[in-house]
Amino acid sequence: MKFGDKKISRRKLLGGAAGATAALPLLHEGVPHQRVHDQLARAGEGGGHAEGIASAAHKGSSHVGTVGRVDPAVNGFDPMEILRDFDRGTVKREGGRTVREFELVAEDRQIEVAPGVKFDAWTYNGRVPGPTLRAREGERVRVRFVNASNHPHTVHFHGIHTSRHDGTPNVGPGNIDPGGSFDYEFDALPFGLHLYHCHTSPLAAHIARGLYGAFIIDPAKGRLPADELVMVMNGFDTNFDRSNEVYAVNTVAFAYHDAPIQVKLGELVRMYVVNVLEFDLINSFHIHANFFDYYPTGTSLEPTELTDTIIQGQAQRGVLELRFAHPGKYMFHGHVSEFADLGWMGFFNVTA
Ligand SMILES: [Cu+2]
Repeated sequence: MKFGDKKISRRKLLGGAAGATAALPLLHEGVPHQRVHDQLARAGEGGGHAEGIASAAHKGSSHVGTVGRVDPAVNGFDPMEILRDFDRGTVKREGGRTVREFELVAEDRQIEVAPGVKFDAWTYNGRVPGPTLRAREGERVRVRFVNASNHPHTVHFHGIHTSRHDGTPNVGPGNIDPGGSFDYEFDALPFGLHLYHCHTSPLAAHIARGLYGAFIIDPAKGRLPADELVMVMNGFDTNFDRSNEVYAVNTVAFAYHDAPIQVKLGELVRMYVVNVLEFDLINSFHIHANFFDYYPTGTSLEPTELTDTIIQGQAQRGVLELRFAHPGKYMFHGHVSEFADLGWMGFFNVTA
């Protein structure tokens, strides 16, 4: 069984077997908190994966998070800015309708996903996730893709469009070779929260390297004004063994744990949450001490549920809306607890 094999291979990694030596220095230096350390040690005692995690928890380490910070200036992008950074492109009128033009450039770039943990990423526009592209329902969207990397890539958008503009190998322009370019063009439909990603084979590798981003199509009539936040749930296979060592929202482990997201008491907060995690079957989002309205895929203006936890498979996404009722610090994290321990954990700081 493929899945079973994967678990064994990760157990080997955690156990510090010979094959893991390349990865351990990275983890050791990069996520130098005691919990991960304990976890690695305990798993090596032969208890297996789950037992290793449980033992680490029982050991009662109080040290969560990272020592040191990832420098946004070195990385070229800042998770705190990515939250509220929307690329609305350049607007022009053609034949009586609005056309919104964007540019995505594929570039190879080393990024830091936790302090000291470097990752040879493949990026759109030098950042992971790529820019959050934003258009309005019914507009024409034109995305100029330039491949400035060393590998063939595409941009595959989730949405409704012709096959030629679907960013699929062997269809239309197919893979765009290094040095090549192509204009993907389609109508912005349907409104909702979508995503884009490279679709070149091996697919998991191209996505896991960082070639993805959120794509928001606003309803024609818009949504209520809100403090809007983009959260792309991702992870990094730092030793390329097809399982992740680091988990995060917007790439940098514990970024919002070390620097909480500032929000206002009583103000409507809207989160665009997209799961692009490779190699793990599910991801989740849980918030403490609050409940949110959930709009799966953002394609309806009526929420389906009032909850504090959602589960997303890969490429699933949804819009979350809430108003914080009390000031204070409130944790949010992946409720796959292992992911939380390995970086997918943060805080909101609610002030009046
Ligand atoms: Cu690719």
